[in-house]
Amino acid sequence: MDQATLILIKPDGLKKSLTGNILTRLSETKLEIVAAKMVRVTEELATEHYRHLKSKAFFPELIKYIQGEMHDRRKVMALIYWGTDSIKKCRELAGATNPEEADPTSIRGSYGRILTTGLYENVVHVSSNESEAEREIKLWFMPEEIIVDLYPSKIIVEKERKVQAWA
Ligand code: IDP
Ligand code: MG
Repeated sequence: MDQATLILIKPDGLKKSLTGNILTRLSETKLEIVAAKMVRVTEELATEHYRHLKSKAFFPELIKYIQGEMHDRRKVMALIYWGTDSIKKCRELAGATNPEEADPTSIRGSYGRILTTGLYENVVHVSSNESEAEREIKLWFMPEEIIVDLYPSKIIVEKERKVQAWA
């Protein structure tokens, strides 16, 4: 079944120069990249992305982590992988959430670590199921940024919306 999966290369992955390595690992899946961009993560985006973890003690630190405040890299790389069973394939390559429990050959098992505070610094985010993938992709991307039609969209006319243009 063709599925879309949101992948984020988190700030620790960027700081450790793992982008090429992670993309190479993901290319083993033979899935198609249908969108990719660098994103400066606002507190609002971070909070919405991780809203299922709001009650956890590590939530404030998690928000700082995904915003890059702990790695002096205020950005993440966001990609959408599309194809047969993409969620399962990408999550297998990523490994378990806890890097100590992740298969040592997985991305998180190879490059993740647990901070002394207890936070899992695990290099990549991968959507965990189809409904989460849809919610996350709609949060991180506009329809025009994705080169296939993943979900129904519509044309709207926005009046007086400021956009930055080339001078
Ligand atoms: P996932 O990233 O494998 O889908 P989630 O439960 O959605 O796991 O958690 C999001 C992120 O929050 C994790 O990738 C990790 O960085 C962090 N995290 C999750 N659970 C814990 C925990 O029990 N202790 C510390 N950090 C955690
Ligand atoms: Mg998750």
